[in-house]
Amino acid sequence: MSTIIKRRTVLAGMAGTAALTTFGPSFAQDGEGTVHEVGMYTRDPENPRNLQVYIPALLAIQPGDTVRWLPENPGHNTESIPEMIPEGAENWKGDINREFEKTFTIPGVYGYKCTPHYAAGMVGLIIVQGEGVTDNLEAARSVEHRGRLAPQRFEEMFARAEEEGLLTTG
Ligand SMILES: [Cu+2]
Repeated sequence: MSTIIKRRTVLAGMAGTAALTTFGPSFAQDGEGTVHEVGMYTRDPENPRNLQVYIPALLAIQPGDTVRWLPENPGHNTESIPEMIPEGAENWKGDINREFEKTFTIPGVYGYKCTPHYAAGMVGLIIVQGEGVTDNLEAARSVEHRGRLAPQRFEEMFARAEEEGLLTTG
């Protein structure tokens, strides 16, 4: 009984940050890494007050895994933030309204944005676990962002990544 209440409380407290779940649809590929799907939404279907969001916005994966961004609502894309990717990693930029996928091999944290909705706070964070996962953490976390929501959402995601122990070598 108390367990159920406690869990409800936790979920209620998280309602405002539902998009920050680290779990999303994922499936294994034969002989390759796992594919993780991230939806690009104008409005969070489970929390209509949550606008311009990636779901899940915070994702922890393994080297060799692929992230596939899906255009669930029109007008969005995914674009890496150059100061927020590890040394040696390549930037990416998907087209608006198009599915986009990228395989990650270098451990570290990767911050990205929706090109037209960056200032509106449409940002996401991918943690590729493994040796050197925290090498660019300080640099990525200290980047200054436009608008009010982007810095807030990034800070929430970095905090959750720490709390949930996602910044590990795997
Ligand atoms: Cu967008």
